[in-house]
Amino acid sequence: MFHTTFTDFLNQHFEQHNLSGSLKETLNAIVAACVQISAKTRQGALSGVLGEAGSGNIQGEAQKKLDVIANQILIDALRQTPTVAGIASEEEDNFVETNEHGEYLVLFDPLDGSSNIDVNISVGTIFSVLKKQSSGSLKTDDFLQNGRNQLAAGYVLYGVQTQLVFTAKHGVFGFTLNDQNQFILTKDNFMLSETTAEFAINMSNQRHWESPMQSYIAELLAGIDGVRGKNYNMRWVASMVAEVHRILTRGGVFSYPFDKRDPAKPGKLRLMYEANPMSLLIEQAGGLSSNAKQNILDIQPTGLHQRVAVILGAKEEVERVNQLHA
Ligand code: AHM
Ligand code: MG
Repeated sequence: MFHTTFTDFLNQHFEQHNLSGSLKETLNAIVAACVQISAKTRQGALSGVLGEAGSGNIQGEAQKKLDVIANQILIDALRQTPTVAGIASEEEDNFVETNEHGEYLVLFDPLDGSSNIDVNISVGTIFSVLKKQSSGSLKTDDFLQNGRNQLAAGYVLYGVQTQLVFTAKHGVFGFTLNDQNQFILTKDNFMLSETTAEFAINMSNQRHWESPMQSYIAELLAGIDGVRGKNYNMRWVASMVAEVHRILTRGGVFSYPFDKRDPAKPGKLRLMYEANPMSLLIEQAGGLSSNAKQNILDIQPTGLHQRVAVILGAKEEVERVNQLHA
């Protein structure tokens, strides 16, 4: 029943929407690297990839061995892809220039949710593609484009199944990795309901939230007895890829809000590697994303590793959060 490979799908989709062949080449390279990462995550302890790498990234977070391995797989693959001018990674201090004549910039979180690796819970790779706007040698500024400039974005979820979800701004499509290491089209166009009765947030941070967020979650917890007039269910995987995948599949709203723990960090998640690509997918599927005040895709980035508050998913919920913060 399912037989269309990712490569065949891209050929047809890119022709239908008149998209560039070099963007297609770039996406094929990213996805091929993710197939290698999937193989590593599947082996776990058997290939010695679990545990700490003994290093830290620029954000002061301890790196897992698989964070480092996944990062290197992507960088090596994209260095060999002539269409890619440079990459920026959550695990690299600075961008890496890859090909002098490349047209595209690829941004990624090589293994998001990596605190889940050692306990065998879903993790994922998140990626985003921008066009290099200026000529000459690459600068950080070349990467600092707002989310609307993304040409394509997606993730690969290493879960019960390995799944790829991707958009080139003409819908959101899902693929499942078969036993021959091919991604096969299994979901033609995700569409997100505007309403939901399921939310995702790390409740242990509640005391650090600002009051509008306190009010919002209180409304949901009040259920049928409160102003929202219905009961809500809650989920928290602590893997954004798994969370966004659940929302695309059965609806919901996800939030990692601003909190007062560290005034230097306006949120935990990163704009360029997590918030922007996920926001593009959610918007393409008919949902909405916000930092509680502004659409995430309209934020003008100021730094590669910038953090941002994130609320995304069902339109009605994201609009309610915005309203409470107005
Ligand atoms: P990471 O990029 O270091 O893995 O952190 C991002 C992850 C997200 O996938 C997830 O939504 C969040 O961190 C979970 O954070 P917490 O452990 O604070 O609940
Ligand atoms: Mg991450």
